[in-house]
Amino acid sequence: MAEIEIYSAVLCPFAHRSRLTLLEKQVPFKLIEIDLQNKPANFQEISPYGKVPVLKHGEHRVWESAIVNEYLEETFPEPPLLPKNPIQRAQARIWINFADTRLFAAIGRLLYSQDSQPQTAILKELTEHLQFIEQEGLRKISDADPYWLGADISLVDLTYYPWFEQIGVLEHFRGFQLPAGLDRLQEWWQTMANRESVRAIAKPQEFYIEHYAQYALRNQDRIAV
Ligand SMILES: N[C@@H](CCC(=O)N[C@@H](CS)C(=O)NCC(=O)O)C(=O)O
Repeated sequence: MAEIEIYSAVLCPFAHRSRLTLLEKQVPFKLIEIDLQNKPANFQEISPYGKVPVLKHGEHRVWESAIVNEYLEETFPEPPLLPKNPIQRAQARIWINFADTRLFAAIGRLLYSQDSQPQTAILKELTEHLQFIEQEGLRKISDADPYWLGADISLVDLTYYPWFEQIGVLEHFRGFQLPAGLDRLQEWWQTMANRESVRAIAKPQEFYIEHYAQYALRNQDRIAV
């Protein structure tokens, strides 16, 4: 089998989701850590968007974490991390898309935004996204099961979990509070935190707070409280 390499950065939740996918599929891989503040001179050749993650599989490269994960799912089908049924697969992809276009977009604006959108508006948006996940996602799809789509872990779980591992950063630097009443979400989070793959590469909140300080503090003045 051709060797798998993944270009990653320890703070990057997108790279984190692809590393978790490799671990869940028990695919051996080489981790190449990139310092995004000081990218290697040839990084654009490796990563056309200049971002991590990038997966190298033999002579091929794949980037964009959601696409990397689908590539891994198709290349290493066991254990399956997407449902077999087409409508359930579509629903899984809708939730992955929700993470990327809504939840993570709001988080990114909260942490890095240079515009003058008031912090309170973004915090409200984040709260609404999380309530939507609780009610329309977890409670409707898997109220009595451990994972997002039911009894088995899937790419949806691996997509969302990395953000929850870093949540202390938003609490510490941006005053974010997880809304009350998200009981099913809390249960899901606990299940994920105990998962072997997650534990194998987990970092504590203090690690994220220390390492995000350079980004979060740089932008603090720009965000109106
Ligand atoms: N949509 C991309 C996002 C990847 C991304 O934003 N990566 C960030 C780190 S978390 C990055 O490499 N940033 C470097 C840069 O933009 O210069 C994905 O899902 O892979």
